[in-house]
Amino acid sequence: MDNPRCRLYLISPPDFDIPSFTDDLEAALSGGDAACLQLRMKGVSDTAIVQAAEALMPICHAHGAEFLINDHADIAKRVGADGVHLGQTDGNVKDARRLLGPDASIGVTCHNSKHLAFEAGEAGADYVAFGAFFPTATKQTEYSAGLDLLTEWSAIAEIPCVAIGGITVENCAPLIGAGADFLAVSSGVWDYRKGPKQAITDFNTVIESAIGPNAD
Ligand code: 3NM
Repeated sequence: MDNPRCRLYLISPPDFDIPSFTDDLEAALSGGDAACLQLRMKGVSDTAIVQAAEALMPICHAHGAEFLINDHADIAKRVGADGVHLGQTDGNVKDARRLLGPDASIGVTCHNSKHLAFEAGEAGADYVAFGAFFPTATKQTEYSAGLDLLTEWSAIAEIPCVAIGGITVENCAPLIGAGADFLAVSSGVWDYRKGPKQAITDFNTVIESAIGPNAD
């Protein structure tokens, strides 16, 4: 994923029905820049994930956003997704790389640990994800990460970092200032009081004012 500046990284809501989420995603992506959507569906069948992927991936691609699958490199391969996001227990980067090839975007959850992030980088990850930065109802989180981790990581590592967990239009500016390359957001977009389209617009406004206009 290109990141000439800090960019939004969308995560699907924990539960959705495909027709209404298709509309929300179309609206959201028409509101401004997003680097990708990660399809994150827990406790459902592979078939349900494939069905959702087949509906949502074309919308992402029509808007120039990558489409990533959470956890399942095999499903990413099967549907032709752009990559996979792996938790610490969801298989390893090297196997995913072998399966998906050199151009795939492969990211790894690293909680609040530079050590895990270096390991992911050495294994060939394209990005590392740190969190949770703020309280969230989307996932039960055991770890909390602070701004200093983003600052330290940006100073010492070349692999982009994704900040995750409870990020909203209102609280995201310090993360951008501290060096987050991507802001991964679920409820801050899908539950935004002015709707998903305005959420993307407003996130991009905050990003632009924090770092300056998009140069591309
Ligand atoms: N991972 P929201 S927090 C998927 O800390 C996920 O690793 C997290 O959703 C972590 O933007 C989280 O609604 C939930 O908080 C992200």
